[in-house]
Amino acid sequence: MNLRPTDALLVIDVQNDFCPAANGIGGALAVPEGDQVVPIINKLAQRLEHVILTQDWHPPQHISFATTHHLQPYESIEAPYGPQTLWPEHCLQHTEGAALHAALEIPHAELILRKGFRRHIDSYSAFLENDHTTPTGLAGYLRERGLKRLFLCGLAYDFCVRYSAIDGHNLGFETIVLEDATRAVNLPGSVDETNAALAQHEVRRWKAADLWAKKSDPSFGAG
Ligand code: VGL
Ligand code: ZN
Repeated sequence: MNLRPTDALLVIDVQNDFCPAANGIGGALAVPEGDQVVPIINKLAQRLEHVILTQDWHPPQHISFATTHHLQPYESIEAPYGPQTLWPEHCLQHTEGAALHAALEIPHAELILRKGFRRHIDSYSAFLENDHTTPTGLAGYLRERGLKRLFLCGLAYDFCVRYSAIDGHNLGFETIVLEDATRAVNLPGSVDETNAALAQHEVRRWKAADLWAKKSDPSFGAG
C-alpha cells in the first residue's frame, strides 16, 4: 500500500463518552468495544503524516438529547431539518466525557475539529451538519492544505463515521473507511444500512492492515 503525502487519517469522535466507562469517566453513549479502536488508531497514526481528529461537542439542552424533549433515548423526533435520533446526554462541552480518549497517542495531529456545538442542529458528519447543508469548514481546510485522500476511523461506524465518509466522498475526496478501526452503536438495522449506504456511494471499506501491507504481500488486495 503506497501512502501519499496528500493522504490524511480522519479520526472520528474517539471520546470518553463513546467508550465504555473507565474509572468512572465517560460511557454516557458507550459504543460496545469503543475503546478497542484506540491502539489500532495509534498504529495507523504513525503511518500518516497528516492526522485530523474530530470531537463531538454539545451544549446543554442540545437538540439531540432525549432529555431536552422529555423523551427516551433512541426515540426519534422530526427536527426542522429532518428526523433526528435522540441520545443520552453525551459529549457536553468541557466535560471529561467530551475529552478525547487519554490513550490516544497522536502528538502530530494537526487539527481537532469540533462539531455539534450549535444547540438547534446536530452534526454527525465532520463535513456538514445534519441539515446536510451547513459546512463545518473541514472540506475547505483539506482543500487548502492539499489533502486529497482520507482514511476514516473511530466512532461510531453507523453514525458519525458513516455520514463523514459519504459527505467526504460527495465533496470530492477519495474516502476509505478502515472498518476494523471503527465500532458501531448498533441500533436495529443501523449497521446494515451503513454497509448499504457506503456501497451505494462507492466508499470502500478496507482493513487497517491494508495500510501496512506491501504490494508484494499475497494477502494484500482487499477492497
Ligand atoms: C455520534 C451519536 C450522537 C457519533 C455522535 O460520534 O457517532 N453518535 N453523537
Ligand atoms: Zn453527539
